[in-house]
Amino acid sequence: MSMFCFQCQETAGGKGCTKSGVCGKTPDVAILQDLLLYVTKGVSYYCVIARDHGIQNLFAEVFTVESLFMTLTNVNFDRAAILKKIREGLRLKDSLQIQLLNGGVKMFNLPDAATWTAASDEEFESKAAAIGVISTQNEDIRSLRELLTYGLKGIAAYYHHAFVLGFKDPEITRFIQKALSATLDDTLSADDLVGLIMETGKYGVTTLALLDQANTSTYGSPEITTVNTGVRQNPAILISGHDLKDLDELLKQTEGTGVDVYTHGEMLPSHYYPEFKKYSHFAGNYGNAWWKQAEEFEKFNGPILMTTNCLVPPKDSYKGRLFTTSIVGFEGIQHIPDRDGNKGKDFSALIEMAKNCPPPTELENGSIVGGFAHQQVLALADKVVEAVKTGAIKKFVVMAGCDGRMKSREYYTDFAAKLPKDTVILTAGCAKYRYNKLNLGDIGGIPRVLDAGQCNDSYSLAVIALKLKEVFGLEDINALPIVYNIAWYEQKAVLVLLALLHLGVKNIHLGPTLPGFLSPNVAKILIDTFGIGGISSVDEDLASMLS
Ligand code: SF4
Ligand code: SF3
Repeated sequence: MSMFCFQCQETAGGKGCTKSGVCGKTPDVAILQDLLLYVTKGVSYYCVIARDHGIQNLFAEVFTVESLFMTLTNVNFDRAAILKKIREGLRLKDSLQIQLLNGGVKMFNLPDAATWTAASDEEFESKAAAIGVISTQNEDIRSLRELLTYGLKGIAAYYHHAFVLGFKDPEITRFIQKALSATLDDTLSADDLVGLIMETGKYGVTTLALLDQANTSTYGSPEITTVNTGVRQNPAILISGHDLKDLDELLKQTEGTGVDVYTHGEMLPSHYYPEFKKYSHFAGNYGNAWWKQAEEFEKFNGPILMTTNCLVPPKDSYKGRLFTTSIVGFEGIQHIPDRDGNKGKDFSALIEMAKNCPPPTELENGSIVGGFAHQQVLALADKVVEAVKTGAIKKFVVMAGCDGRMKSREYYTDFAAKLPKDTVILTAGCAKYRYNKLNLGDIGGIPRVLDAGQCNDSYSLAVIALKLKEVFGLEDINALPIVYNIAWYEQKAVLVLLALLHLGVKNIHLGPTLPGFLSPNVAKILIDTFGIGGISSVDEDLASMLS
């Protein structure tokens, strides 16, 4: 069985995973994810026609968002869950077709993704092998279609977070389905696809803004917070991923049980929200970024809940203590079912397990400071503007994005450590773990690492940049003393990049390697139009970026 996937930064040889995923995705799961995407494109195709005739199908919209999110890197490795979703998609296609025919809508020249169906699961694999990424022959069209699809996966992931908090925008799902179904259209030119990719950036900003509104109106605006990285002597549950509602319900259900709750990886910034600070058993952050989970989950000793990416195939030593929920899945791992109406999720299995587990083994004993989302930074605006005017701050360096396993990412630790003392790092996402424990000091009380939060909060960095542009009366966002040295790994980061391009940001450095899914011609478009560049050595980059 052969697979082909090149959607993340760690793709084999920088070109594509063909035998199995560096992430641990097996070939059978990889090709079924391709098929799920294909079925989702078919569903989207019908939804576009349906909308043109005033018909809206909310189930199909939720299905589209969930399916895209399931195929994001490090989210779902569970063959059974993906098969179930494919079957759901096939049923949706049938019902949409009937709905349209009953409405008198005539449809001609339907693409195979819309009409294909299967009588049994056995037919899935042969179909899956024929419709993957490589089935688009022209390498530039393939590259553009995939760049578009990965941007849409990013939108879907962020929209999902907002959606679970009750924040919806039908325009976002309309665009996702329109753009997805455009990837089936062989008449579209490279320019048409570039246009859709740019529009993806625009919807990326809309989605990130909606998520910011969802998070801050539900849990308050992040505040400057010192988060403990040591451990207490109580049994505990570790929660990772990005889903704040899961954390909310877990904190409520663990209150008064004697079980503490710690965050891991991208859940660290939840400590910055006022709503979660009221829980005395919300004990701190344990460990580092996602890729260190195998050794850190082992030492945690208690149950672990993965709410979203990034999941690493678990070791036997903690498999029995690992739980997934929502769109996350792994074969043989216990899964907490979704909410039933207004009833919250039931985390009692984790709580009961925790009571019989020893407390976490201490990894370190210090603290991390964060909570510099846009409201907090704008509250300090006078101080920041003054520091720029007096020259105390010479440059802001956006070092947001993802962390990953590759040794070459040590570059980011060295780069942060070698930055001159009159520079301030703006960050969001798990990239920060490469330097957030370095103790880089402050400039007149402004910390030199300003952590806005999760990758979800990259929006804050854009708001801060736009505010500074306004305060300094500049015409162009690129005239600000801000440089961008962004680390990427998965498709949420692809979307953040497209969102920044939409806002007019130029000369972004992207590392540790440029995406393998960019064909030489598509890479050239990005370099020529937006000045996107890679990274070289720390010293060379420091010299060029700070000049
Ligand atoms: Fe390879 Fe990344 Fe795809 Fe996993 S997600 S199979 S590591 S390219
Ligand atoms: Fe990290 Fe997966 Fe990208 Fe949310 S958790 S930023 S890699």
